[in-house]
Amino acid sequence: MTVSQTPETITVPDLGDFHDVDVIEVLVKPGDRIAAGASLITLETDKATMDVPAPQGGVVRELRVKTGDKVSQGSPILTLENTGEKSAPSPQPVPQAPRKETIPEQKAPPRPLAPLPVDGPRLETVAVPDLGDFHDVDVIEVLVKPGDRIAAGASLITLETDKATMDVPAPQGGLVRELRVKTGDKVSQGSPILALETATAPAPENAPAPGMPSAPSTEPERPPAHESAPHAPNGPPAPAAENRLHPYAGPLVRKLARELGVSLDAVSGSGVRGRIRPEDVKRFVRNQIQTGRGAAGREVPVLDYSRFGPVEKKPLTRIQKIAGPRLWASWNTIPHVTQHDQADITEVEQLRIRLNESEGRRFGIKLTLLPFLLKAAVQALLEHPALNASLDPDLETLILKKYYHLGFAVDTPQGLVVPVIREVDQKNLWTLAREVAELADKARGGRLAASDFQGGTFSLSSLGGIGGTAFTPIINAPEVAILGISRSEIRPVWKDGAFVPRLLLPLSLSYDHRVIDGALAVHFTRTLARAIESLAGLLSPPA
Ligand code: CAO
Repeated sequence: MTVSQTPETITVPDLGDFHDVDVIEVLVKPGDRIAAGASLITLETDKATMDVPAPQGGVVRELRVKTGDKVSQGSPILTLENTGEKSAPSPQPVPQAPRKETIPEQKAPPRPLAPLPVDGPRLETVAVPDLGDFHDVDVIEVLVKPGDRIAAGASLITLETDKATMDVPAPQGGLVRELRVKTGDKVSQGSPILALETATAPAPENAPAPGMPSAPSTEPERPPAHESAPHAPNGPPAPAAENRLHPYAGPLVRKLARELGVSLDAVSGSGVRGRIRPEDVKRFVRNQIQTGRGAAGREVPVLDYSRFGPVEKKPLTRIQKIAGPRLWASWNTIPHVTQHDQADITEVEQLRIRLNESEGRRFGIKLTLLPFLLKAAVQALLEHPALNASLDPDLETLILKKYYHLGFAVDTPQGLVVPVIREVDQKNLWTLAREVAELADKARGGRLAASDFQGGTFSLSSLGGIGGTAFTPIINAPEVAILGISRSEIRPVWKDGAFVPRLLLPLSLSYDHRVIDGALAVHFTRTLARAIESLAGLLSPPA
């Protein structure tokens, strides 16, 4: 049941030494139902970024602040109607017991316990600072490891209560010597976190506490290129995973996402309980750039597979790294449909064997099925020019090509490549057989030139030499169709009132459904099948 109350004004809490702080993001809007601990606004000083959490749950009635404003302690943020609901109808329940304040008191972390001699490096125990009312808090993530060189303010561990998540920052920079805590531990004020070797004097008294801005430091506030633990530095507690209404991320990650124009809704978090880390945002952007995808895509979950058994990491080959994003882009941007068909190649195969025995020996060339398919494809393309085309980037015009440069997929130890044979319409079977062999040889030896890949109008992918009955090839964009060929098989075919054994070749045509409809696709495969069947008649030596 909903109980309406007078809206309460939520104000900026004590910000310590900071006044007139920039509001860089307003994270809620009127009508939003928020849980206690949900981030309301993000503030930024020249030293740190922090989210101001909601002290209690409710419905946002009116915003009293906007991006670009400057605020200090007591500045109104918004009015919140406490609906008194026991559980909100939103995906994350509003906590039943409203909290008054989620930012722990700003207190300096405990001083070092075991300093080494003054002149040499010091070994100090960094401990959990004052956590306010919180005791026996879960460590949900340890963000550094022995050997890491960290800067003052770098996040060391992430703690989570049932109300909030907070990072504990390093009081000063140094080298992590030993961890004294692990994920799953419970800690309270004073619990040791790690042994830190510092070259300088102990941290100043105003070193940051969790949830508060960093104190000025001689070292950069964040480790700029700290690969092993690039996590959010000190920020106010983020909402607990169960309670959050926004992506589970800290202020630094929100800032990064904002700068890069990334919607955190689309990013999978690799942190504990799906918490989004800076690397997740960067990986997301990298994928978007490589694949040319829009921002709508969602990522697959990131897992630590070694949790389930032994693993080995094998880098992708250079070709795979280049081809992967192109395949992904094609698959994600082109609505693919695959039309399956079959061609009767009984006579063509007999002819191929005969030609190989006679002319093949003379020319020193082996005639495989592929040159026949290239010739038949050109005939079908001549009859159905929409398949020898590309869609203009304006998505309103089809560019029909009056040349027939056909690509064919070659399986190489380094990965898949698609060299192009030019002017297939003007070449005979033997020339095509020679060019296929030469290009496949160059491809397998890694000797293809850039020009060997360019200008293709339609592609073939023949897996028939290996096997298979059908597959769905991915269009070699910006082409609009690709023909997949599987292994031919002798099958009984009903002909003139009886079953006769015929050699049937499976064809799989994937096409861009924006340009080619299903009827055209099957017209094309029928034309192609008839073309290859008629080749035998055309090429048979006169009896
Ligand atoms: N059905 C039955 N046998 C077939 C066949 C088919 N569809 N296609 C080829 N064969 C036979 C050939 O006749 C040859 O047999 P013989 O040695 O007895 O004469 C044998 O298989 C090997 O042929 P091949 O595959 O080497 O020659 P090809 O000209 O047909 O193909 C090439 C050349 C480069 C296309 C091929 O070697 C290749 O790399 N194919 C893989 C392409 C690929 O990976 N595609 C997947 C891309 S994912 O979309």
